[in-house]
Amino acid sequence: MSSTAFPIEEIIERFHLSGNYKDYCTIETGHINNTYLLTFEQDGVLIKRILQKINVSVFKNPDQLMHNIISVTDYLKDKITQNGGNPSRETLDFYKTNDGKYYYQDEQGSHWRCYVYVDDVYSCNSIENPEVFFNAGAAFGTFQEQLSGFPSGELYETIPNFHNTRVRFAALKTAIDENLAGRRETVRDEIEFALSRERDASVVVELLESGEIPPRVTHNDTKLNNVLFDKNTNKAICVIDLDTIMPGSSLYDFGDAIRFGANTAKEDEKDLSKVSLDLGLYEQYVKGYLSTAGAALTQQEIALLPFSAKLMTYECGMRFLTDYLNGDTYFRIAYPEHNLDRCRTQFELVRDIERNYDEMMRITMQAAKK
Ligand code: ADP
Ligand code: GN1
Ligand code: MG
Repeated sequence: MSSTAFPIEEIIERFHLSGNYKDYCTIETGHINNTYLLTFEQDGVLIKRILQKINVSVFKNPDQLMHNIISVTDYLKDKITQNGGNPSRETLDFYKTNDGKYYYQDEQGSHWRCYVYVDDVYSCNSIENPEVFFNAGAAFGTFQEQLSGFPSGELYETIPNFHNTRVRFAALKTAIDENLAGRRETVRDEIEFALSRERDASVVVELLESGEIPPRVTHNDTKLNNVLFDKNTNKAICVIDLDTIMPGSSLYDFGDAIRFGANTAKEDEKDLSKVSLDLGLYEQYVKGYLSTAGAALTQQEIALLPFSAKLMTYECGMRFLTDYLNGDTYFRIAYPEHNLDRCRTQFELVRDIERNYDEMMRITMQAAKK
């Protein structure tokens, strides 16, 4: 058994779990929560489960957070069952604690949740087979379509103004003024890049405010490693990381998926010459997404898909830059310049999207005709 820096036995005793705990390993992919893969054994069979420490400095109200997730996954389970699917494979399935809650607060004040590990799947940080990206688009489109009837008034805003790019722009300006980590002078070029695109920050916010594009229940964090692919079929079978499901725009979900998955480089690539938008992958994702979500989208939403890729990349770059200026208090980092490297890749990708904008529009309109 591994020795742990946290009281694992104490935690798992509080959940209704079958089998004997054997061991755990850490999953490092996310930037926000701490995720562990636990193994149990029952009658000679190994059972895997995910244990996750909720980052409560990001998600300040765990009751509201879990209320959202359980309401949505209950709703999805019904839809999946109606479609003849397997609900504990196709959406997240949480264990209750012995006192009927969906998280346990330990004596150190940490908040833990535990859920079913989906077996025989993989998640990835980059695409090797373009068809896999088509499948990711189809899965996020299905996810949005399945939630189209969900009563959005039941959802709390787990992070207020999460994709309000205008508010993100204002937060960057505050960080520039406050210069908390004393790094401002070293990031003059990045600051100038962000400030010069202020007009973009308001576009989607204004269209939502004026009612020109519809609010929808959206995932809001659609990066590639937030979907699980079946090892045998390569189909995207389960959308995970449901912490930010809130009322939003289809454009947030589409744009964020492109930002991460259609980048030819890693999110934190230092060599910016490797960063570009892969138009072939863009096309795959648009086709996959429209194949499932297309019928529900308005013409204006479709026409804004290329812009959404630029917007979400710009927004994410601003968020990394803000965190760098603030002294790295939000995203988990592995080294001191990590957020700056992430910011630079995002802004480089924005530049490439701007260069390829007309072609992205052509691809989108072509895909929408079919
Ligand atoms: P974070 O909020 O920190 O991004 P995630 O909920 O996305 O954390 O989980 C991190 C990683 O753990 C995922 O990218 C995926 O590889 C793996 N993972 C999470 N939940 C499951 C699950 N139910 N089954 C299999 N793998 C999972
Ligand atoms: C975070 O949790 P994770 O790693 O899937 C962040 C997203 C960012 C992303 C950038 C709650 O996502 O908004 O786009 O990092 N999640 C939150 O990689 O802030
Ligand atoms: Mg994640």
